[in-house]
Amino acid sequence: MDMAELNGALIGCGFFAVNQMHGWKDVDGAGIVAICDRDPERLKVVGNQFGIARRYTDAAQMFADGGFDFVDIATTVQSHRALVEMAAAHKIPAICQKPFAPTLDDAKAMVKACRDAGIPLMIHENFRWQTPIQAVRKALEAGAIGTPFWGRFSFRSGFDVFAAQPYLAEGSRFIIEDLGIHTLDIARFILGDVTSLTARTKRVNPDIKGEDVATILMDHENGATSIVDVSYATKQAVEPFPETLIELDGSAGSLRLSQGYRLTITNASGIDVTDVSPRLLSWASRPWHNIQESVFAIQQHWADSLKAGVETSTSGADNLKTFALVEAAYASAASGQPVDIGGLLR
Ligand code: NAD
Ligand code: 89V
Repeated sequence: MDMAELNGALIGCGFFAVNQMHGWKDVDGAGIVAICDRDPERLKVVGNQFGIARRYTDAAQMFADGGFDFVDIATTVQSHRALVEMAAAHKIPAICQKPFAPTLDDAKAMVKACRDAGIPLMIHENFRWQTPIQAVRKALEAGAIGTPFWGRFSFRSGFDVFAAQPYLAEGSRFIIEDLGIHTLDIARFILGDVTSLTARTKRVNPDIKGEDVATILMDHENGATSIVDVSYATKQAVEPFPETLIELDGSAGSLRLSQGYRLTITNASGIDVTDVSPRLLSWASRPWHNIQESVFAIQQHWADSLKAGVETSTSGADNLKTFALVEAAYASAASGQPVDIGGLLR
């Protein structure tokens, strides 16, 4: 795509979209020219805050009017398939928020619709774009600990996520689908694709419908073993939200990403401790700044990739492999048995 400035349209002006709108203001080479929300109040709030004149309550009308190069779908999961298929029907490149879709079959259909239409699809899976996660990946690529054979990817918090996202308390699925999806994606980003997993879940908070604790044991294609453990029922001395902590053991050393964004690498050269804190962007606020910076980063990656005509890191095809882990974790927790991932992706 040969365009100096990409014009985007955003659908869904809710809680998280405000971060995405801020992110687009910072992105070099792309911006938002039209917005849509079926709730006129949210449309007004976001339209006024970001000075967007073109406003729609109906996505179909916005696509019919056109005048944009890509769409950023920031709605909750129920609408993702219909909106991505609408983008495909209009041959408009699409970004879609996580979770990809209500089911793996829906997600596969969305990938097919975009492939058949010849448009790129990126899932807004931003956690792998966090500064500390990128630092871990760079250390591995530099051979700092040799070949990793074991990992732990951990997110344990007592943060009240339901205050800003009340719908999270209402679904029969909670932590794996909403938060674990990020942690599973980080595990794939760091240790590669997964062949099988076994999961256990619990609901500790009696006021929500879904599970708020999950422990997942995974076999990776490269022979490494990892644990993904997530909890929103863990009260700690210092609340770590929204930090993902990582432990990796390798043939030539070990790596620890610990609370406070501290990266420790131990190998034959000694012990190296680095501060890998995210930047506090001008519009960001603690403790969300880690997530907010990654929103900007993934959106810059989208703009750069769209212009260069290259596949994004979290394309629909890539994110199917993360979403399969979500489905597998629920299936394993229900049956008590390990689940083969290849079987789900066929
Ligand atoms: P929200 O309910 O606050 O906002 C969603 C908005 O979409 C609402 O204003 C709603 O009216 C609108 N909407 C829904 N369907 C629509 C449709 N068909 N057409 C037009 N508008 C429609 O939700 P949220 O908390 O902002 O979450 C949105 C998505 O972002 C979710 O999928 C959530 O998982 C994701 N999220 C991601 C992160 C992250 O770090 N990646 C963080 C928080 C939320
Ligand atoms: O990423 C998310 O979707 C959020 C949060 C990080 C708060 O769990 O719901």
